[in-house]
Amino acid sequence: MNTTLTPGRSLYGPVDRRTLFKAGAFGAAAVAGGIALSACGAGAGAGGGKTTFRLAETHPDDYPTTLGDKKFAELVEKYSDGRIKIQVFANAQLGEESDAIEQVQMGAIEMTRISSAPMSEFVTSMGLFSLPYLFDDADHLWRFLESESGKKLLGELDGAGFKGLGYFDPGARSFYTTKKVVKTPADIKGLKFRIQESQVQIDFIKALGGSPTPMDYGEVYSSLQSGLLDGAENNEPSYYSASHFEVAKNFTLDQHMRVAELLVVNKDVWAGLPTEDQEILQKAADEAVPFQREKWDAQVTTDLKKLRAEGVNVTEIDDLGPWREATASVIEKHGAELGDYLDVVEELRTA
Ligand code: GTR
Repeated sequence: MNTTLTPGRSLYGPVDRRTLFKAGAFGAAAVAGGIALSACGAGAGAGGGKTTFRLAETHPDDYPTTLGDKKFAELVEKYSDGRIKIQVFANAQLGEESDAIEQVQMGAIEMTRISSAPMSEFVTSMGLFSLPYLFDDADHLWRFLESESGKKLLGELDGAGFKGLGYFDPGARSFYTTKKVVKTPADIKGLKFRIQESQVQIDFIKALGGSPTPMDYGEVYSSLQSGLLDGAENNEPSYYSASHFEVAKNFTLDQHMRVAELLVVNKDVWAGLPTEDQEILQKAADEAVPFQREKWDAQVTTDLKKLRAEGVNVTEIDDLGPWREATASVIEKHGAELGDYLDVVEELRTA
């Protein structure tokens, strides 16, 4: 597989399985678009009729990001006195993330909660969150997300046809493997790892001597099971809820990335809303964030316990030094395209 990405282009070349998938999905997208049009036609906006927006979410109903989406929807409905309804479609019902982003960009779906990794294909600076071992912990990440720089970065989504409403907590991603137990950077050598669709993540795995395989989230379980992959990486709630632990029992807690989650709406849909409704959406999103963070923290603790109880072999990493050293080239390579963001992350390293 060609593992070089051009921003805004597909990883898989001109005629690929995603293009084919999209051809198949087009009917569904068109039908969904039709629903949106008729909702708007019924008289959207303050004082008008009711509007229904769809929000695409890849995770199950009870997953912390989905709970955040639903809190957002509940608050929008409340603050608009029932005028604006947001239907949350969980479990990737509206497509895998790479397709959901494109559909929101085209306006076929109005909203999505999406990882910043695939978004970096559209807005290069979002690759910041895929840089390895960059944030010390969740507090460090949140100091950045809540800074002027974090807000500016969210604003960059504008240039790609999205309005960013806010960030959700992504936790930290760690490796898991089917056979080999990973304890040192050298253990990654020669292993085939599924990664998100991100050039930075491709370079990360390459720096460790592994073979990076970008793939949709929904295909990871069967690919681990069939031996197509030697491993993947994710946070505890994803590793647990997608049952990847059943087929990859070795979990190495190196916490290599904190890939911010994004709540986004199509830019034209946003621009078409009266100011009053824009304020309602923004207020609801702002209030859904602390709710999601609380749910997140609780879930990570619960899931780690459940994973251990399921017999997962957890390897703790005491010293990240060798991991940082082995992957420093990734930060060097991508630092240049990240402007001042990297400097601000450094400034915020100590509270
Ligand atoms: C999860 C993230 C999802 C998806 C998934 C993946 O942590 O919440 O949005 O990006 O990872 O690895 O594809």
